Amino acid sequence: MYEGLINKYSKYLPVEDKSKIVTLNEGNTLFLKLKNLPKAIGLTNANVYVKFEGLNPTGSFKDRGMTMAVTKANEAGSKAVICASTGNTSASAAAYAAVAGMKAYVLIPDKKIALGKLAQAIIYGAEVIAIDGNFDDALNMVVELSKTQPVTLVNSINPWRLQGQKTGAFEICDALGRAPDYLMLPVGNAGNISAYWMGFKEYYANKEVTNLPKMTGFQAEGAAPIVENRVFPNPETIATAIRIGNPASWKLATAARDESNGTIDKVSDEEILEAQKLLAAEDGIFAEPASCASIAGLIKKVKEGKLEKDRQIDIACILTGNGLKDTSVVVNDNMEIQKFKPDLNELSKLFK
Ligand code: AN7
Repeated sequence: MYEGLINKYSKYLPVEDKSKIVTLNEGNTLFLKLKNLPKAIGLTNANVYVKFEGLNPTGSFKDRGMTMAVTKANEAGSKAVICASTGNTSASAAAYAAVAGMKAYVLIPDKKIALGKLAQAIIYGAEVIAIDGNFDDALNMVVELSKTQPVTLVNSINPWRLQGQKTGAFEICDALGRAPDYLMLPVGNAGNISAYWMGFKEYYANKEVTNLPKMTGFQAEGAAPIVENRVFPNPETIATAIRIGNPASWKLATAARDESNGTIDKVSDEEILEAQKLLAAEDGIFAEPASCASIAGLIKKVKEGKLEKDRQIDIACILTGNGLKDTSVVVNDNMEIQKFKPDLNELSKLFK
């Protein structure tokens, strides 16, 4: 039986006491070659794969880092964890704290997280604190609180988070038998791009693969500090998960970009929503807006002619979170859905 990523990749994730592992059997997520979207965007010489991290136990990639961070907190005898979050980290921290019998304190930007994520934090039993500020303000608060209060910080500044998250790279290499040519993913607080690069490098050093990908990150236009090399004091984007103006792993992310000969670019909210719709309508996958920055970015690269044209390439896009967490971007109160009487004659007209 699959028992979570710490067990699976124990060689790369040392723990002192197996009985202290806190897991929901996260990882081992769907990795799928897209059938229709590549053609729809005029891409003929690439295999485009998606890793659907929205199928983790709490619906996002954060569970990979959280199993490791909470396991280490548990090993250390910690009774509580704390994080700032745009939503997914808080959902994940709350769930893993629940399993471990710990308390979770989560600080979120008031009214700026998707309702599904808020519902998760509440139902898993976290102490939810909304602050009148953005994610970056909340992160500053929890860093200070974790210095003075008896709580373990589980934002990605906690190095165990990136350790867990690097396993996404292992799974992709295990599935393909090599590293992809491009790894495309959204960038917010910049932990994931840093973790993936660490994972690919470790697999390469251990001769599990003989190649490395170009790390290709995408930020939202209104929250693009790394792309523009300046702090965004008031980040804004419909992709609330990546509404971050001063990423904690900024330096690690630019190192991943530069060492891999990759790029970090930006995409607009319109491009993100179009990509979300296209992915769902062409290939049947519903990922949250932030996740679709990777698909929007792929489309942008194709349009700009930035990808190799003279050979077949493998592209892996990370779909970091589940679309069901944030349905308001698709369905809202102003939406008109056609209404019919429950009358077969009337309904038959639909099929003409
Ligand atoms: C769906 O939950 O920062 O660049 O507090 O939820 O590693 O931060 C979420 C980030 C991408 C960006 N996609 O990843 C949080 C939080 C989704 C996310 C990102 C997030 P990083």
